[in-house]
Amino acid sequence: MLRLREARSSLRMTILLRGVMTKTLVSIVMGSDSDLEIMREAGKALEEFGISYEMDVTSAHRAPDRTADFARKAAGRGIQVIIAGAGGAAHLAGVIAAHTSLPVIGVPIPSTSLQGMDSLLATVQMPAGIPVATVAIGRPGATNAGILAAQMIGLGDAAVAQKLARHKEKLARGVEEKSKKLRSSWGG
Ligand code: C2R
Repeated sequence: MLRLREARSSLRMTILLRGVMTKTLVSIVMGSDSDLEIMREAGKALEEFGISYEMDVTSAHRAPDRTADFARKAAGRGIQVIIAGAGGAAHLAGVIAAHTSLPVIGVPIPSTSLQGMDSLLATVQMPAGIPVATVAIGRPGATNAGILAAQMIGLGDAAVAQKLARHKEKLARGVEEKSKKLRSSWGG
């Protein structure tokens, strides 16, 4: 009986360890701490898929050496995907992509009077040869950056791939519920 209980609890531990990765696979960086409120959404998305991440501030313009150093060393530290958010003349993601072969996802932050159109164009309009996977402006973009990073990791990780499939099912159920609610309130 004791052995059965021990076996059950060790199985539970294994499942727990499988569910939450301990190795940091994604690095989320942003041009300033003023971007944190939006960039936090990328972290929240990664948490849903049990993926460990780190977060930091670095700036291609204000701290070019620090940014280059971060980008050059990321792969060697075991990072698999970099998410970079910046506003205004948002060159952070592009400059990071110039210094690493890791996939870089850019999040345009709406932090100036141009409300993110400036950041979007600065992030997305990369010259051929240095891709940055640019997502939508602001909060939805940050969420999608987290999901996209999970999809990249899911290519080689069955547990993450399974969680991604469940995520899609949840989205579809949400639409079903909204449809039911709308039709019943409309008398349809
Ligand atoms: P502050 O709030 O620090 O003045 O920053 C940041 O991402 C932020 O949205 C204002 C905005 O400047 C952006 N920033 C960049 C870069 N560094 C900071 N676009 C860069 O290197 O690309």
